[in-house]
Amino acid sequence: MDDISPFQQALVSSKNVIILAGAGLSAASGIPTYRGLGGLWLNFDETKLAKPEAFKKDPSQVWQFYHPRRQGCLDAQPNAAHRALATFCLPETLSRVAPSLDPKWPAPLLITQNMDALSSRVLSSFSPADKEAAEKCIVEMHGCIFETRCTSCAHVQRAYAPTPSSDALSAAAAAVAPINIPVEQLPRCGGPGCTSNRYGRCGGLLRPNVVWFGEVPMHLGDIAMRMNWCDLLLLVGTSTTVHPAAGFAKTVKQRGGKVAVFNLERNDTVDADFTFVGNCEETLPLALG
Ligand code: BJW
Ligand code: ZN
Repeated sequence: MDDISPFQQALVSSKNVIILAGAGLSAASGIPTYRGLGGLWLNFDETKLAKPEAFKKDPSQVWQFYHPRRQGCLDAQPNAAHRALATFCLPETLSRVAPSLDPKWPAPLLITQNMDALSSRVLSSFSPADKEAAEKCIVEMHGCIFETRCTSCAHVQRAYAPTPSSDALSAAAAAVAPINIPVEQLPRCGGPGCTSNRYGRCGGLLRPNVVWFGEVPMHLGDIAMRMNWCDLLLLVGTSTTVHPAAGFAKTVKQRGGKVAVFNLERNDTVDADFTFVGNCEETLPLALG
């Protein structure tokens, strides 16, 4: 691991800090990453499951992919890296470790590519004022597995509970391979567990409110604006293979900013100024402490 003090000096003089988090942030919480050893895409074909065309063709199969993962995320607990990032976002911490933040950007932006909501759930142990302050920092650019979106009326609902109208999906979870669930038995707008009463509970097919390949990530306008001013970008547990997030480090470097990488492995595709190789749940609390 690199010496921490040059990184901490950079933090002290930074005016606009951004953190881009990926699946490695939640690895210690037991949520599998996507690529590499034990990665989700080694066992599942993303082209058949994480594309809008796949959902259109076979929503039953796609729901059977997300249903158990939603339960897995519900069972998982935030780890020391989630806590370190959330604590870093608090005004009290910032005034100590990053006192030069521009009043225009008074707090860091925590952009997570993760859909597991652990960066938000970790805040449940914070005081209401700290929770509110830290919550403002978080942006879930690839959506959230606890949200559903109606494919007809676009109503979005977030619930930390099993998938709505999940009887058929729960039964299917016991099967060895995906089964063919009739589309009317899949989660529906206004059905059990869905509170939508817009458009008279339209009954449309719900989908997980996550960003699939070929779809535009969420909050891109805000992200692009902050990225243009960013002078220190932390890449935490991401392979930087998926665009547009894969290009953020280059944007920051081109504008004279610095990049710090917190990852189990070295990433030669990133021109990093600071590299902390190891488990981020160990390196982040040290570096941001
Ligand atoms: C640890 C650790 C520990 C482990 N401590 N580290 C060619 C060129 C440019 C673009 C494209 C292209 N071909 C196709 C595209 C577009 C495509 C893309 O980028 N594809 C690539 C695969 C090439 N991108 C898109 O389609 C995106 N949309 C888009 O581009 O729209 C166009 C547009 C953009 C901008 C403006 C206007 C229009 C959408 C991408 C959606 C990604 N969706 C997923 C699935 C979410 C739902 C679900 O979960 O099912 O998002 S895919 C998956 O990858 C997930 C992740 O968020 C994302 C990134 O993965 P991440 O987080 O980096 O995880 P891993 O597994 O790759 O890496 C984990 C890392 O952790 C590793 O490095 C480990 O070493 C490390 N690690 N344990 C520290 N304890
Ligand atoms: Zn609807």
